[in-house]
Amino acid sequence: MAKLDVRKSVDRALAKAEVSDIHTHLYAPCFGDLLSWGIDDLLTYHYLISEFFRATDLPYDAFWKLTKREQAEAIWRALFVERTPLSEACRGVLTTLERLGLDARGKSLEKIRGWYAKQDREKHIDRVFEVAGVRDCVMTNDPFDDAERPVWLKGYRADDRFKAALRIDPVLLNWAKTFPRLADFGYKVSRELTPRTLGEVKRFLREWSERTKALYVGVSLPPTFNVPESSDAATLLEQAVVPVCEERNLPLAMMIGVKRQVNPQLRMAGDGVGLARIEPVEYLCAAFPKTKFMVTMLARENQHALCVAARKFRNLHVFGCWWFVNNPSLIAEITRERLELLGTGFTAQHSDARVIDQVIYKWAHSRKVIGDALVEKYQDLAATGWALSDDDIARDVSGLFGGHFRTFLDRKL
Ligand code: FIX
Ligand code: ZN
Repeated sequence: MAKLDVRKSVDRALAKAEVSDIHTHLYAPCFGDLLSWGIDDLLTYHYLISEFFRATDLPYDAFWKLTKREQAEAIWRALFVERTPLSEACRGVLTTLERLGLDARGKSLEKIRGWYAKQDREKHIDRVFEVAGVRDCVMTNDPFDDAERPVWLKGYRADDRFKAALRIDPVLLNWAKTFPRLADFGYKVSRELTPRTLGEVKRFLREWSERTKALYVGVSLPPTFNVPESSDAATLLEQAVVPVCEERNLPLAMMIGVKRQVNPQLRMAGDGVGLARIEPVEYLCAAFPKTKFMVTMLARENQHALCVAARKFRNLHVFGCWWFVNNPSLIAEITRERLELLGTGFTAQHSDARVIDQVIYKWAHSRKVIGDALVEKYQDLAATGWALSDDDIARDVSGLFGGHFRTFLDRKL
């Protein structure tokens, strides 16, 4: 057999790979305006808002008083016209426009807006999935969100490209404020985590995971997250969330390391990162071997320990390069680290897209960097004399880009 050209084989596999984007903040079309799209939403992405504030002396309040259109104009001017748009978030807007066939070189925001104004939303969604090479995505579904909940209760129309994930941050992270809301929804809960209250939380989790057909239950956690301990969060996690996940064979996805509101003036752009401990992950995987956990961590310094933990526990699935580590230099490093410690047994990336158009750039950029890491590793392997085939590479790539996630969902421990 002729020696395989690894580069070409990886490129072929990447071009063919149909991505499952396993964590996004996108919404199925039936959620109406909750699904963001278009240039003004791209420019007012919170990643760009924080970059904008570094580039301007505009008071925070003055910015927040602007309309979205005006905010987008200010951001375009400061980050794209007056400065070179080198950052990953800026480059992302330009990759997206380029892949959609738009020419942004004239720096005319009006021209871009003109193009978007002519697009039909449904057709645009179809086109974005096709250009991005994404087969489906997983939403972030919060039953406590007053805009989202009514759609689930009335008017929800399933769309195969948008799967659900039940997001439970308010339950775990702010029980004191959340229990009255659960009580309003008809659950017999109290401030104290009595057996009856824990039973009602379980009923809530069962009913909402059933209603949404959630693929997993998800939560973002601060770096200080700890189990076991005698806190509301730990009690709710161990005595309500984990049992329901196990009973329904739903993974619990934990995204660990976000320090919320480091600078509240930035609103949604104001969150930061902190170094977390790996022990809570190890504890949960060991104490609940029949529960499946998916974990991504925000701090670069946590990535190695997470890989080591995943080597120890088959009920731990590592996924994605989240938020502040979703940058080419860090994806390159983290992917190599994971390939070296876990082989191909992880999900290489998720987009975290909030605007549907973003899936184009997030996946274009990640495909390239992850592809380069794979080529390097396959070449090292080929140097041992191991015979690699196109099929091997296609199988690995499809696993890394969603196949392993689907297998993990089906797995019964
Ligand atoms: O908690 C999360 O799901 C985070 O990904 C988001 O809250 C964050 O704002 C984000 O968009 C990161 O990419
Ligand atoms: Zn997210």
